[in-house]
Amino acid sequence: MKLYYAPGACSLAVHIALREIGATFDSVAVDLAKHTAADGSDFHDISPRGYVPLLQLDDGSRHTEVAALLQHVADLDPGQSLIGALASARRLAVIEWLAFVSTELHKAFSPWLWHKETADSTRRAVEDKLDLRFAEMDALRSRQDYLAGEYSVADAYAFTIVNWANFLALPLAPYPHQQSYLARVAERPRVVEALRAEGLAK
Ligand SMILES: N[C@@H](CCC(=O)N[C@@H](CS)C(=O)NCC(=O)O)C(=O)O
Repeated sequence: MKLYYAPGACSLAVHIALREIGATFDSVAVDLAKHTAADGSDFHDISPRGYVPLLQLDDGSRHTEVAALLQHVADLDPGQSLIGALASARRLAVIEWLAFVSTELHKAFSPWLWHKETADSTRRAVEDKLDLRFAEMDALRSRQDYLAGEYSVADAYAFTIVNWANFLALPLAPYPHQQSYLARVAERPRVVEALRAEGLAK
């Protein structure tokens, strides 16, 4: 497998999951400002929307969308411990949280909060929505360590996206459980490896 990623982007979630299951994979860094891959090729020729993550399987097929890639990677692990067995309540909970992170968090931050040209009124509306979602997650985390009970691919995704608040100077102080959650996930050995490989930690 080959993962196309950009340091700290949403592709980090897939990178973490690949390491968590002990997969063998190559990684190719993409410069999102220039839309070029590390070998200089035009990333638009590789990815239909020019987005990371893109996962190329060993049969050469190329796939995108964080939530879909995370489900696939978790299923590659025979124990399916990061997602749960088919038709189980755990699997439903993990997929539920993947959809939540994708639609309620990821697509609020990106594009709105990443783009400097976003109007103040739009920015405020997005931040208000995130405030509600962060408060909901904070309340949940006061009762349990991870989103779907045990650690899952939904946590790799939520960690990646919630952590963007730190890059964007969005205060996390009102959500103490979110903060301790980020710290807890950041301590996982495979997460440390992924952060180091992307140049995000020493
Ligand atoms: N719907 C896609 C969105 C992926 C996405 O937003 N990727 C961002 C990085 S986090 C990107 O590659 N942006 C490049 C661009 O906008 O040109 C998914 O969930 O995987």
